[in-house]
Amino acid sequence: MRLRDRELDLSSRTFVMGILNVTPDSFSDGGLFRRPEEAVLHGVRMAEEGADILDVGGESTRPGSEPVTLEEESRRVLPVIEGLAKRVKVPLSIDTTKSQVAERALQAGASMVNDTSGLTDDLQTAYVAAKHGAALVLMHRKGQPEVMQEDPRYDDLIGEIASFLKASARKAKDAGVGEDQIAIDPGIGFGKTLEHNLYLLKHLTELSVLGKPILIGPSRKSFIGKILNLPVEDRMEGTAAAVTAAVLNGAALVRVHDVKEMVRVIRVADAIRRA
Ligand code: HH2
Repeated sequence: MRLRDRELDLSSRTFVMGILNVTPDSFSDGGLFRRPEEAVLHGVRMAEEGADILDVGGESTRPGSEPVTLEEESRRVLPVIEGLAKRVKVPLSIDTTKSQVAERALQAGASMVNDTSGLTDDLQTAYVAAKHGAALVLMHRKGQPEVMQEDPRYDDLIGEIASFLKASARKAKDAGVGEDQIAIDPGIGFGKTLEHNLYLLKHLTELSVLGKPILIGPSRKSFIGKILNLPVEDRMEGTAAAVTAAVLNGAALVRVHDVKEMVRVIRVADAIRRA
């Protein structure tokens, strides 16, 4: 995968994506960065701690969250992307489901688009990514964020997610996105119960039939809180366990909040996987 001026060999080790939410309402770090400078400093810190990519998001996708307008989302993310592009060498990703936000972010210095709708909200995103030679993460989500956690059901969890992601990757390819610029993500917590999330982590290798690098984002999510009965600020160890399982089962990229700690967890898990 080519990002910024770098070639990332996603088969060589597991890569770390640091989360930078510039939103007032994200479930774990919402409202932390009131000014763009604070968010930029947090991004710089994550890069120093070993993040390979920084994922900047301006719209919370948490269950029940309200959509934000194009202008509001742009106003949140663009100064942060511009600031980071000057300050860090690591590639920047824009977490958005809107093609116009993706377009502006890529112009401002991002080189990856992380689309949690897997091109269902806005197909134009694929054309924007193709035009910029950007990488594209396609995530599976069942239903809109407002309602996705209302009794999600599957007849064949892995099969349905695999065919959704296969169709999304096909759309991306048809729009001109390079085959090796596409990553897939089963979307932990996006229209999934606790059991679905655990099954996905356990059976992640089954998605490798799609021939794309797999990204996974279990960080501090509610399935960990449900198992441990702990609030979001106490989910680091649970996140480490989920991240370890994901790495052993073939994740190429892991999206996390606690970069310093998870870089260590991932390096050890990766060493075991490759032993
Ligand atoms: N999870 C979240 C957001 N974006 N992108 C990918 N590819 N995979 C994920 O699992 C994923 C994602 C939700 O987590 P977070 O960003 O911490 O919270 P919020 O959506 O409330 O901002």
